[in-house]
Amino acid sequence: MKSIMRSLSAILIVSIVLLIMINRLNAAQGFSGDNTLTVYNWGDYIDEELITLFEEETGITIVYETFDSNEAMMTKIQQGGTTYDVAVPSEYMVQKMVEEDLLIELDHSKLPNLSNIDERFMDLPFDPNNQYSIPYFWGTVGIIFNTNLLPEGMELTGWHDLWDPALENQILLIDGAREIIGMGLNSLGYSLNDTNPEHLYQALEKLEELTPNVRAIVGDENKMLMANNEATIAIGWSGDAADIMGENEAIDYLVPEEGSNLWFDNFVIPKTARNIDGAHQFINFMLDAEIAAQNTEYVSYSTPNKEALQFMPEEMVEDERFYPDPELTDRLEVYENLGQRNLAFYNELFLQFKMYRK
Ligand code: SPD
Repeated sequence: MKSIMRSLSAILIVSIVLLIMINRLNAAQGFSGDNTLTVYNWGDYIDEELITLFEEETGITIVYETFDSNEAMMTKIQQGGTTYDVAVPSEYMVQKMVEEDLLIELDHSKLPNLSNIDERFMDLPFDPNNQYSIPYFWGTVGIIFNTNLLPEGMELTGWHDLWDPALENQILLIDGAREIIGMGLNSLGYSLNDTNPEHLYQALEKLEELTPNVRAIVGDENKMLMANNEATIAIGWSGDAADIMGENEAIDYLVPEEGSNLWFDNFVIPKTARNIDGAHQFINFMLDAEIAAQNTEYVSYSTPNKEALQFMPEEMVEDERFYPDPELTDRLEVYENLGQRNLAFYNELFLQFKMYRK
């Protein structure tokens, strides 16, 4: 009898361990079950307390995975074998995903909190009527700088200042092909959506000339490096600047006078989603004014949720560097979906630039 009991306990333990392993494996590969929801978001882009709150309120378990570029996110979804229920591409990638038939049409009747979004961020050209995407955060690309470390007498106004030899080994670049090739293009007076190969090669050459000033090409580590006074300048997203400012008072941010990028990150539901209802619930939860305010305070990026603003600190909402008025944003460019070949060309040139540095 004892040995039967022992065998039964052993079988039970092995089964439990197997179940846990299968569950973990599924979670790691982005497989959603009935009561799970797999969310695929940029790194450092949510207050994780809200994930727990959503789980408690709905009984749905969230499997949360992160990416660090639109291209990485797209490749993973295209390759298949995952079942992300919610993803967060930027505008040009939304367009590309729609074109490649990777997204489901959203059911706005399940998103009553959508009315909290400022009209100004709705119905944008990359997704008319918000058929496939819902605004999450927005911002600009610009120059994050440390006022204590800037070379004496230097007045930063635009991209052209970055080539100053006084900035040798002092600049961090965000690891994004569109952002950095775009900076090369903008500094030559070309559009961020330029696809003329001659202009693109000129931009590459211009970037190669910047090499002596480039300390590193980095992702989210830019925030830690700038907060710790380890570089004078970082080229990156406005929200990162706002975040670093919370850690280091010497940090400031400007949008270059030659022009720059205005971007929008958005919730979408990929076609392979298993929990479409849960995905709508999650998006609607994140659109709630108080939830969006808490998330925005935590993440530091600019929210398109106009009802959230009343729950946020005044100094945050009134900071024109992060909530610039339309006069500034109107002169910025939004990335367009340039098509497979041109996007591949941008990526190839960016890779060449990275190799040149080595
Ligand atoms: N750490 C979160 C970064 C999210 C930035 N998204 C900006 C994309 C601009 N194309």
